Amino acid sequence: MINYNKLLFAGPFGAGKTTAIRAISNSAPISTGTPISTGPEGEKTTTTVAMDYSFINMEGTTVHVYGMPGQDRLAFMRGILMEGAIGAILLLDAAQPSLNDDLQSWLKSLAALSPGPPIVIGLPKPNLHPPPSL
Ligand SMILES: Nc1nc2c(ncn2[C@@H]2O[C@H](COP(=O)(O)OP(=O)(O)O)[C@@H](O)[C@H]2O)c(=O)[nH]1
Ligand SMILES: [Mg+2]
Repeated sequence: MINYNKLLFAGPFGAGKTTAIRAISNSAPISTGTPISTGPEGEKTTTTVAMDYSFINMEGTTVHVYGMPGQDRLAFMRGILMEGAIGAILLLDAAQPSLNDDLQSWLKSLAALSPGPPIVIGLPKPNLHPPPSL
């Protein structure tokens, strides 16, 4: 396996993966987004159906950044994208009542991948929720 410097963003639909990738990238990310079939959810009008991709230049090293699709029906993509990754950043929306369930199910889903990646958990949208207690 080549060392590909590949970093994954994981987490449920609406957690903020695509937004985070766009914010840290050196180029506009390629996002395979499609309109949400049931219509816009707040400001969110599209959903990622295969992956997001972009890259960051860090002191001469390129880190390739991928975003996993959040929807369960696209879970088969997670293992494909994770291959060769150095780690995953699990983003969760702490304003959602499903926060605890989302945390459990995503940790389980990521731990089931082989080899299980190192995981960092991030809670975006700090302006929209008080600090959560888990
Ligand atoms: N206020 C706020 N909104 C955010 C933040 N990150 C994402 N969002 C919004 O949350 C929604 C879902 O974000 P998106 O990146 O599409 O989520 P994804 O489904 O995980 O890729 C969008 O309407 C974003 O504009 C944040 O840090 N603060
Ligand atoms: Mg997305």
